[in-house]
Amino acid sequence: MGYKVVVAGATGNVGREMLNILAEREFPVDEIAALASRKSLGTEVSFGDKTIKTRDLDTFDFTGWDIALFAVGSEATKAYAPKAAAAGCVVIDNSSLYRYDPEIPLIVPEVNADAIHGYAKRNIIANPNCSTAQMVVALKPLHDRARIKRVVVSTYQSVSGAGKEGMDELWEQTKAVYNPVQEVPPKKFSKQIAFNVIPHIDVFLDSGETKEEWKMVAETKKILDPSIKVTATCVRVPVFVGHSEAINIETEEFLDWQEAQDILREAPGIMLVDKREAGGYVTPIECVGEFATYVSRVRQDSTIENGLNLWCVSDNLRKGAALNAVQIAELLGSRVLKKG
Ligand code: 2RA
Repeated sequence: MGYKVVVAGATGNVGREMLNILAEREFPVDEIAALASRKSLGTEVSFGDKTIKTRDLDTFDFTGWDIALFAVGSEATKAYAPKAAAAGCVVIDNSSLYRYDPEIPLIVPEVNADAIHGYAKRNIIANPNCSTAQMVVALKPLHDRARIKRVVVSTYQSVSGAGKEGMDELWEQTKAVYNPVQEVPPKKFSKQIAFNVIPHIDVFLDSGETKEEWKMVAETKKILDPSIKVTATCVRVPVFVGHSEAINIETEEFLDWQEAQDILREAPGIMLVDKREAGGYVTPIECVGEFATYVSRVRQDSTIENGLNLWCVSDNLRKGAALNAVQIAELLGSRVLKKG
């Protein structure tokens, strides 16, 4: 006995990965529905070795469906997620709409799986921002051992975080650099992204930080520990898929870098690749299509009493979005919506 599963936003980067990962992890699906907006209606998408035609999100009846993975952005989520939830279908939403709502659990299964029991209040569960998800997976085992006081993180975020348009812009601008007659002005990003980096993701807030940076602070506090001080600088880089992060942490208790390596090596969801030699670390190109959150460059920060530096890389479409959402569905199935 399996589940009737809906993927809303099935033609986008994340929606397609949700379908891929449901199949790859052999999630027990009795029936699958791939939903899209009117403009993408009828588009065929892959689900394992099958091809399924997308159906209309606007008119879809969620009654009798068990779980709906939403990857449609905040506006469409606002319009359709409550309808799905009211029909008894548990919504796992990848947009930022519900992440900061105290009534709605924000979950990274390796970090706060127990929060799953809070889903029933609104029948909605929020998926974190991609840059937050990989970071809290890396922080959790170190926090459990030595209690993290403060995090300073700089991110190097791929253009796929900005959707297919972001990837297309990088591709077209890169080609244009070698073909000067073809000018490709910035559209999705504020400045040229090809051969450049942009310290601006999402909108600017009055504080001077960007909303992406604010999200990392707010979500780390909600998922891991509200007492942790976090400051972030989020940067867009000319990489197609895979977010990287340089993370500096200060802990209550001293944690030797080699003990930190031992802890990370055993921690759920983490692959430690850390040799102090050329190539002894992970780069974004190597994380694409993988499930793991990779950690490298673990070393003491001797400028403070209890400091560590580390390098964290993960596929932003997978652990940063689709994989985490499917893992929440697996958690629902194992802890709450038991079947069969
Ligand atoms: C980005 N984290 O990378 C944001 C949304 N996916 O653009």
